[in-house]
Amino acid sequence: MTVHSITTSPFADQRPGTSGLRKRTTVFQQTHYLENFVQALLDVASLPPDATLVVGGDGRFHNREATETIIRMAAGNGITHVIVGRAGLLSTPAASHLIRSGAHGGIILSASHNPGGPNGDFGIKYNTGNGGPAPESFTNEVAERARVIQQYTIADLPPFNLDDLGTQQIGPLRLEVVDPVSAYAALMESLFDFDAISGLFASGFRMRFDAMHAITGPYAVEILERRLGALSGTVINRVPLPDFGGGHPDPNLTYAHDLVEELFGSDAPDFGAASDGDGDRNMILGQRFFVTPSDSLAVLAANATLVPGYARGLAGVARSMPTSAAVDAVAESLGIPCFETPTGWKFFGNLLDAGRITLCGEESFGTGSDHVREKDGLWAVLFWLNIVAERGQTVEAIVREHWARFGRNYYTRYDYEGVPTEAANDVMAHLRAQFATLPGTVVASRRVRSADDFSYTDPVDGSVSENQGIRVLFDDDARIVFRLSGTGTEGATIRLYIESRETDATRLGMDTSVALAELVTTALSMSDLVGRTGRREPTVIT
Ligand code: G16
Repeated sequence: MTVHSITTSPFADQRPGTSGLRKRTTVFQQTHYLENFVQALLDVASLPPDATLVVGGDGRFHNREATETIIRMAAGNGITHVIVGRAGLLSTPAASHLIRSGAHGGIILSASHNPGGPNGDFGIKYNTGNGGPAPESFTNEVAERARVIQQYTIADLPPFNLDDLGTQQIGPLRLEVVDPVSAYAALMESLFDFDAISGLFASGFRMRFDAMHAITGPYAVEILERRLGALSGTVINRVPLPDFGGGHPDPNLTYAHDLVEELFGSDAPDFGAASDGDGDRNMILGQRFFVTPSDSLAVLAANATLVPGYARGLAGVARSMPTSAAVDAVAESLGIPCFETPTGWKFFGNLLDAGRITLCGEESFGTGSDHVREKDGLWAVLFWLNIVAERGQTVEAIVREHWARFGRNYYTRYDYEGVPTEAANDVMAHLRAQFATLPGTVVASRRVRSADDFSYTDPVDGSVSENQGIRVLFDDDARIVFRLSGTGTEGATIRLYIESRETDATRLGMDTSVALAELVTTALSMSDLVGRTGRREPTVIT
């Protein structure tokens, strides 16, 4: 094995965002671009010589080439054991599980829910030995390293085979190609009551799972159809494609349209679900009924003890700041702590590692637990199926009962994608300029309690993350939140999150857009968003 030191020069844009580095595929295809970033990751990770590294991705265009390059760089950097999913494929939660099963870290290739293909997006991130996304201190160091990088190290390896399971010894490198699904499927079997869920399917319960031509197809076919006996064909768009079939693999009401049409149609199945590009997001639907991700987290928390893996109860729960406070009400009633973190799964890691929380989730269709250190799409689906099997009720009935017991948090999110960065910053500056004057004023028939930039002090390591979104909080617990996305690749994306809390039993069944109309109008006028961006309508409403 010959090792080469290649001279390079830095790229100015290699600062990881909410979840790793995400850019246009063409950006990643530039000479040295991927290599520079991988070298920066490996330098900061500074793994011991006997380290095991997991490598895999969501199968999008450029996945295989990037996987091969990373394997050569790992060998060049003295790593002696690489575990890779067959064909370079691993869903994000499956990668997290493999890392936790004895590796020192892992490199995951994905731009998650962003479209793929030669004209789409590509991404890369590093997960530490706990299986979770590297913390901000790590990603900041990577950005600093990438900013000054002058060379990277890569080994010349003979051709290696990523398509057959087994171990290949290539000089000092032990390359282990593993089945991407089996360890993950076994983990799911250890958490959920597969007999109860199989019984549900055997009784005629009908489900549709939309894999959106992304990574979860093989996982969902194995678990839902083969192991749990769901009807063949339950999983649609099941073959992973490098460009996701031209679709946008984001499981929401806009992009999972095949599924939504069927679940809101006349012959709708009992249950619908979808996952995203890399398998960590989920959307849950009942018959003609949409469960908001914030409500989904709250329902899982309230029903957790029905599920074998969580029968012992929950240590605590956490949600990201923009996520609705629905789970807070459950935590209060259970007498367990509820943490509010910034957006980004990496902020849950310390709380999970310290055993302070068991479940966590985000409004952005992410839900997870201490079983891995990533959010987990199929896990959430199985959790719901287990609850449905135990309670013998429809999804809609479960959620309506939940609202009656805990109150309802009406919730919506407006996304304005591809806004010029200057205009987006201007909107945020305009809101900040009102921090001093807003408190005490009455808008949308509500009194503003406070207006600020959300700042988080990690209760485990004391690290502080500032400027994590602008919050306008009202006396009646309604909220308006603005933040700029950290996962987009074109200009800026403004996210506007609106929430109001209702406990009056006669007002729990309203249409969300009606319940929140006044707050939306207030948010738009307070921010002067239309005037400052020229955008009359959001790109997506969830
Ligand atoms: C990532 C993060 C999530 C975050 C989401 C949206 O998810 O892991 O924690 O909520 O991005 O982030 P933003 O609002 O900054 O775009 P994923 O599924 O894209 O990896």
